[in-house]
Amino acid sequence: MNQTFYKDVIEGLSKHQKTLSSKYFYDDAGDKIFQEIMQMEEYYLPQCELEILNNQTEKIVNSFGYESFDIVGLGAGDGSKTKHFLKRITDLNKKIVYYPLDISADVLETNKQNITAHIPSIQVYPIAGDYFETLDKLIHDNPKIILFLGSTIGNYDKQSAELFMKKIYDMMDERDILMVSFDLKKNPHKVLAAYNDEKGITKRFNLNLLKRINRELNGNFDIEQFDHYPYYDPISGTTYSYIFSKIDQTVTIENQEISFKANEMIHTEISQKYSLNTIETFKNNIGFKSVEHFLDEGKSYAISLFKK
Ligand code: AVJ
Repeated sequence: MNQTFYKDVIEGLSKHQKTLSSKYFYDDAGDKIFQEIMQMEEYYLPQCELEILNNQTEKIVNSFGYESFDIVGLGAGDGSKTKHFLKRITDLNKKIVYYPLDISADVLETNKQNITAHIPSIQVYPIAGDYFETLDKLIHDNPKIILFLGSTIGNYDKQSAELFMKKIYDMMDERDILMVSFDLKKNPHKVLAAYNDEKGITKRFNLNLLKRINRELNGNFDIEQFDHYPYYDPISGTTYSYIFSKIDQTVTIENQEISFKANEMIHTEISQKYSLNTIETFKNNIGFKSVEHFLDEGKSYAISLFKK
């Protein structure tokens, strides 16, 4: 049994306001449901990111200002999205070496296969493990472009997002560039729909966390007795996702009993939406010299380059 997972779950569910961390969504079943989410009509984020990378890679690469550089992907995943971006860069005759960083060695193996199948000439050096530790140890002759794409930063609250970027800043040298994607504030109906789809795929994604606890931590959640409740606050730009208990009930996890009142909420995730203003505040607070934004047509999403 994964002791950290067990401890986090019991701690989170013992709080007055119950919580479970969204980082535990992604077991094999969760990965598959997330793939379905990315195909959903309502889930606009991947299309926006792709639109920017499809139409503006040349502008972005010109802004890098380097002929030869290393690309370091934080939380690189299977590379299925990055490969198009990397292909465009090599088509512009830039010399690049790609370092995909991820916790999972398995996913990095797939990443390398995906990338090299698409771009045979590229050098790929996957490194598994905690990416801050890896980033700190990497020694480069070339400037590096550090990618944090997929709007992953949205799962942090604003304060943690700034701290996260500051930690990267501290590991960058003067030539390095940090490239982050941010989902922007927009029509609140559109945001809410992305986390509250008609077919209930997002609901299934959330409730899979309870199933995972059943599978891995010997739990006995009756999934039918729980529901999903997403909520978007357009002022703060925060989407909150909750699971709630439909009835009074007691659940057992290993040998711990956890009681729920009817309609009691478990907070599971935030997905932060940004204004360009807030991103610029990050730049100033952290001490970056400049930030440049690349937006989609609909001004719905930003890829921002931070220079030191
Ligand atoms: C992977 C963090 C970008 O918050 O939009 C999608 C995860 N959660 N639907 C997001 C997610 C529910 C997603 N990110």
